[in-house]
Amino acid sequence: MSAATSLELPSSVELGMGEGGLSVARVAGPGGTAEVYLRGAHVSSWAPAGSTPVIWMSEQSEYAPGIPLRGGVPICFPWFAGHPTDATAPSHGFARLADWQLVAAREVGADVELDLRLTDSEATRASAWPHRFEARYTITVGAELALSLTVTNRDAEPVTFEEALHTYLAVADIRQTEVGGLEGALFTDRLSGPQPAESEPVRFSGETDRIYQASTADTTVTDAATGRVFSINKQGSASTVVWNPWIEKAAAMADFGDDEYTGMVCVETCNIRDDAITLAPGASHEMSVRYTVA
Ligand code: TA6
Repeated sequence: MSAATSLELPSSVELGMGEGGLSVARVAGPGGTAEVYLRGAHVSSWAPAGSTPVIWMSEQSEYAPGIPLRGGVPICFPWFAGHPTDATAPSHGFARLADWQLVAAREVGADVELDLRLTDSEATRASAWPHRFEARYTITVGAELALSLTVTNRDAEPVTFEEALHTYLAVADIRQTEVGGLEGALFTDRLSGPQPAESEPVRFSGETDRIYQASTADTTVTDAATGRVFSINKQGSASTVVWNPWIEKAAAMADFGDDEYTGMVCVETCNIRDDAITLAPGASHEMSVRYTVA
């Protein structure tokens, strides 16, 4: 039995069993609906009231132990992508594979807020990042979606970590989608290395995997095929990643439909690589992001 089942929940939140028998919190508030798997504190859907889903999930996502969900908002922590020295360590860290605890749920006006928590465990202390820590994650569901991740160093030594809210957004056609707000920012293309800044929004005509460092900019995603514009406003984040796998990489992923690449784009709120966070013992850092749809 999950500790969450002893928790007092507002009528807008129900805990149940989702795909693969995984525990899921279903939120149905006046401002919007969402689902959050406790495995990974993984937002797997969000739709403002009267709107179509904003968060994208693959139809091929696995819901099995040790396999991250494909889509939604994976929490990448305490490292991003492959671990730098341990090839056996899971891509994007252990947080998205861990069972988070739902510690509180409340209604605030038309919004519903969930608080989830992850702390070090025997498993994490045996991992490639063996430090003592607490991570607290607040998800606010309504006409907007707000996510806030606060990491506290509970070690006696300084700790350094990477973090990302690796958000998959639903678009009608990636070939008519553009990401604004990163014009003039230097970036590293994971396929072709450092690139000069561009004066145009990011447009997509192939696999795109860009890391923008020292970039605190807010961004927009314009889905020209539907006219929807997502605004992404972040705090406490110095890196942004923009990703679409395109044809070959999509086909190479078992949990990603071959043709699904046209319906999604990742714009990720991060602190990675040179922007990794170092915390003194007892110190905390908050990274947050808010999504609105126009
Ligand atoms: O954020 C982009 C990225 O690092 C890509 O390189 C791709 O690997 C993607 O993350 C998905 O990673 P995952 O481990 O979830 O398959």
